Amino acid sequence: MAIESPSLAPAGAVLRELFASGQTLRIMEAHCALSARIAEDAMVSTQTFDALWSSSLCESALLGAPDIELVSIKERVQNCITMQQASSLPIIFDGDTGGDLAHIPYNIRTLERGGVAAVVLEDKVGLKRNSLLGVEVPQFLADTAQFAEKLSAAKGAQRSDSMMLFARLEGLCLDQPMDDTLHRAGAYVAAGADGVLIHSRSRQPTEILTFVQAFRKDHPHVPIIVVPTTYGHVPHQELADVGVSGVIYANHMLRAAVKAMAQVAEQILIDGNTVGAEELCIDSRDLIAAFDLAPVARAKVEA
Ligand code: SPV
Ligand code: MG
Repeated sequence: MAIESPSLAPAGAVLRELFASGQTLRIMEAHCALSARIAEDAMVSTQTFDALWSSSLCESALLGAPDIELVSIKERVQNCITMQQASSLPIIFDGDTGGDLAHIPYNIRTLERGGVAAVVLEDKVGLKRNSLLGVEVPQFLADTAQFAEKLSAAKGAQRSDSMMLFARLEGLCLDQPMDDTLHRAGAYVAAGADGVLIHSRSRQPTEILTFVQAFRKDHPHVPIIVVPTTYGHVPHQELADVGVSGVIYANHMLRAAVKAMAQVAEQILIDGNTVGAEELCIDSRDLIAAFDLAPVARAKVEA
């Protein structure tokens, strides 16, 4: 099989173009080369995924760590580089808080060198806990001006204009008022964010739809990303109609893998052989074929 020669479009430029198309992007979590390839290959009619999400929750879990920024950005970028060997989809990187203000320039340049298309930084301070834990654990919002300063520092540290920066708003997850969240969103965009990610842990989309409608009035073209893990029943088209630019399926590939692995391990113990387990597995030959003799064929963006 011939190896395609990779073109040199920077991943950030590819992603910007996708957002500019006006489509509501479908963004799938991937945590390794194989999962990135599976996400890219998924197709129903002509519908495919547009980008990948490098999730801090999933990458922490993979390494047996809690989701508290324990796994370094340097370590996670290595994983992104590996994913780019298997998939041409642009990667949106969950950068958590981005670290201290003083760490920002180093972290941003590491992400740029790793070929990441976009980084998302969230407006929390202190020990970062997963957003879905909300107010069940101590979590603290950053001061608006201080987080805006972090975003400006991040934009200022970029070597090129291509990588996108998203400001992630955590206020709704921490039961803060909608007005404050909207005010923050405006301040973060003014500070240089290329887009916003509005998160929610509500089981209903009401607060997300309210935010998107209100933010869209003043910012008709700024990309808005949502993460409907808890309100996953809402149809893609409903989110698109209100003005959402991208939908992240934040952890489903890893959660599916964990369930399947647990099932197959248990089946082997039940049966005392692998006959039942085989039914739960792909054929060994399909695994061999997945990457056989086509190591970098997919790369279409600069790595
Ligand atoms: C992640 O996938 O790591 C996220 C999304 O940050 S959430 O887990 O919903 O906070
Ligand atoms: Mg995360």
